[in-house]
Amino acid sequence: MGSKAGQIPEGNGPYSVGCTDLMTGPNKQGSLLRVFYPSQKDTSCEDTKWIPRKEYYYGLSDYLNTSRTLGEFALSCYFGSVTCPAKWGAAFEPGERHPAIIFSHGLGAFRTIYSAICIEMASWGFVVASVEHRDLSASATYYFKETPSSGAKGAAPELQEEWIYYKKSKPSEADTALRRQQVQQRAKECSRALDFLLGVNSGKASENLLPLSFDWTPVKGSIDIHRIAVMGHSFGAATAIETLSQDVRFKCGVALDAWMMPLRDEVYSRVHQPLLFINSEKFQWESNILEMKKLASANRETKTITIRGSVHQSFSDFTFLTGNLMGKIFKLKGETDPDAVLDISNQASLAFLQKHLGLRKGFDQWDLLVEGQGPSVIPGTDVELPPTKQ
Ligand code: VQ7
Repeated sequence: MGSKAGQIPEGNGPYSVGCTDLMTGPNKQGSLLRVFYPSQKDTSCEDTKWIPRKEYYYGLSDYLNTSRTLGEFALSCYFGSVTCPAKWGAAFEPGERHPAIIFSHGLGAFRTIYSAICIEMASWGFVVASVEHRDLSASATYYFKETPSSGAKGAAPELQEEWIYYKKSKPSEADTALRRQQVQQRAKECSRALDFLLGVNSGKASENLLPLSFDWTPVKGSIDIHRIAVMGHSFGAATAIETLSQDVRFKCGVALDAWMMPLRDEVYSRVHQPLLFINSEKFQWESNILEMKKLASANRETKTITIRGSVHQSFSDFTFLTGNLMGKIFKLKGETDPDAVLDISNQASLAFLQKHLGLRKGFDQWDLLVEGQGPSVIPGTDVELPPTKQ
């Protein structure tokens, strides 16, 4: 389905989509999640604010090497009124067991900027929790720090909002070490997000540090605990792979334009769940593909496809929010229409998830995409590899 110009597209599936945020805690050991879910139709709920706080513009400005004053002004003028087509706080649709996806963002990104993908998956019946990582890889994120009460002795500690910004690092050994350490933390944060969903599913009361009154009780008994997948973009795709290697509750994974550098070789032999690599045409290079091949040779349930005319940022919402010229200059759009790229990526993901989570939903209509067959998609990679390594 085509999106309206300059807007994040609506989901194509049969479910209405709701959205809420959740922070558990206190301190960094909690989770910050944006959750997209099949919802009741509620016309009184508004669409969701896409970038909810100005601090994210500061963080993006730092990440993009622009002054905070200029960056915040330009980004909030351009994106400040953007909403995504998920109804904020709409009631959860009970009465069915929904499969779930934990989504991990890329370097310099944060939990809200893959809404198009998360909404699409929720519109087909998935509960999707998009994690905001606290490993200094998000442009910006925050948590509530417990501090001793300034009031009477013995009073409960106070909670103070603390922002964490992206940690810059240039390619070096120290950078590799940092990314390897971050991917460990990120995988734990994905597992913690799943702990949260499973806790709510089993009726555990959820304590939200954010001032929101979302009712989680209808989620009780509504998650299919045997049908859980992990998905991510770039560093988030590496995170998905690391998570699969550590947590067998995740039954399969989808790696969008994976950036393999943070992963150690040992991980490859520890991933036993099926994995789908969906690559953009422009981002990939020989050594990165060879890492994917190492994993594929240890795991027969791995598939790889490449989407023609796509770029690394084709998976983020920014691809929909800029005009053609700006989109091309800032490499947010490729030659293929952004809607077409995301349709291929989402449909291949859904077909793969149906097969490996054992769903009965009709997503098998897109099975050929997983084999790399169809317009604008090819099997494997078009990166030239040395003959001995093909
Ligand atoms: O995990 C990653 N990696 C490792 N996520 C990325 C990029 C990335 N890199 C691969 C290795 S490299 O080539 O050495 C460095 C890049 O991108 C995720 C991401 C980050 C953002 F800041 C995004 C985004 F959409 C996705 O936001 C952007 C926003 C803007 C705009 F606001 F100005 F429009 C622009 Cl121009 C670019 C990104």
